[in-house]
Amino acid sequence: KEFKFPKGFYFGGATAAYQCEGATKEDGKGEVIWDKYLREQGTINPDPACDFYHRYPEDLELCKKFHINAIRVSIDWARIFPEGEGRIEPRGVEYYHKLFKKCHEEGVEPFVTLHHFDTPQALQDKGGWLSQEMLDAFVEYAKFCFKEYAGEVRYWITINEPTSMAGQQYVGGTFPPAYKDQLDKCFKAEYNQNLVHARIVNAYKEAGYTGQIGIVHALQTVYPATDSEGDKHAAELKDVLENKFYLDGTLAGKYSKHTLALVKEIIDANGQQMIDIKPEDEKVLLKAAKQLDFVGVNYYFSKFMKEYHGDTEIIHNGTGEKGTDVNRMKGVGEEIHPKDLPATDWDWIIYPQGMYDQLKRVYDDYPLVHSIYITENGMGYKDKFEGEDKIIDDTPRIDYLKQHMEQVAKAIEAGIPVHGYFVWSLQDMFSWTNGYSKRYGLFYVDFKTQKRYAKKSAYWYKKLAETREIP
Ligand code: BGP
Repeated sequence: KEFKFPKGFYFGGATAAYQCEGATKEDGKGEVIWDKYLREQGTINPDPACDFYHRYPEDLELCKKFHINAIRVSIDWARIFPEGEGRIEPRGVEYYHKLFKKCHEEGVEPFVTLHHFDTPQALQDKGGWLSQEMLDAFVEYAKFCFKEYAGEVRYWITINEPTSMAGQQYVGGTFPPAYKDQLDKCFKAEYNQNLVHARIVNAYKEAGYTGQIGIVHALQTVYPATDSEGDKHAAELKDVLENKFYLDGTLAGKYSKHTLALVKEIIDANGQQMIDIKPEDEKVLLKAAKQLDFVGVNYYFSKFMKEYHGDTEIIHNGTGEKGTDVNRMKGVGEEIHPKDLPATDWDWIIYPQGMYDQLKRVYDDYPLVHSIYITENGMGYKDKFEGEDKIIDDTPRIDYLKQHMEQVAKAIEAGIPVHGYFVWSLQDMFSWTNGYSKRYGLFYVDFKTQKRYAKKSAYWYKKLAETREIP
């Protein structure tokens, strides 16, 4: 018998404010870390992205037409608090009211993220995730949003992919402020993100709101390249760095002894200072983990690890030139690419089974978890526009989505409570470290005219959402 997704399952599309809104200087918006960083780099421009700031009505109408019944959007903190704290910009506040209103008019449920990589520059200047002032300001901004948009937003997400941020800000150097090899700062930032997330969850629950609140993690499934003890240990270290420190902190509300021993091993190997774990902070974490309504899983790829003891060397493939990615980390291990597995042009290994394995792990290892959404999954591809009258053929993306949807179906059949799925991305938009050539959308955007065109994958997704069966 054909598998059918449950009634009420969300078939969504995902976006993020800074990647789609454009209008980075409009209506009194304050500066965020990316504005300064990209200006200094001078290579890629976040304006006008796909001009969602002005074209959201059109995009939401497209959602309705294609049976997409949910959308992930994020609030750009600096539209509301241009300096991150203090003064409020009413035009920013009003914009999100209009956006949520339109979502509901079109029958598209908004899942709203408070922080999607776009820290206000004023708070970064005070130390970003490493500063208490930033953390306190984040709680205040969150409380403001809960109150202001109560009744309009039923699903809140505190932070999108803290792991991508901490890792790329302090180790890989591809996210502003672009530090390298600072494992101690990376873990300190992670520690602070887990803690501030917990404070926000607790504040939401204390105020008695009736909606749901969760967090979104980028989870990459990590496997040893061979059965050797060295490779197995490298996989364990990588898993702690990328996944487990966050999962323990947010889903168990406690860091296991084993997790902390691995964290210390990584930091020690880099000759840096182990972070402080405070018992009073763990009380806050546990309280939040018990009240967390859902966890969002972003899954794109898996990693295969080999033992490595040399110095760190990280080369980021931001061009789409296949085979240029290098990742060897001191105290962790080396990523390898098994020959039999396909990858995207940006060297992301395509391994759908990793989606199922990760969902099972989250559900089995973290018993407080009772609801999961796939909050991002999709394929970066160099889509080609071949004329107004031709449908853009993105068959490789359809294959990717289909294979991953099959794993979601398998997870649901195994009793794992997955309640929705969001394609990254709804429409083509700006990619943080890749610019505009790495397209993910169901809808093609001609960035010059800002016209939208449904790709073949959009029609495929429509059929899936309509029938609740995988076409
Ligand atoms: C996730 C982010 C998104 C998005 C996506 C694709 O990490 O939450 O914001 O960008 O990945 O990544 P990229 O644009 O680097 O290919």
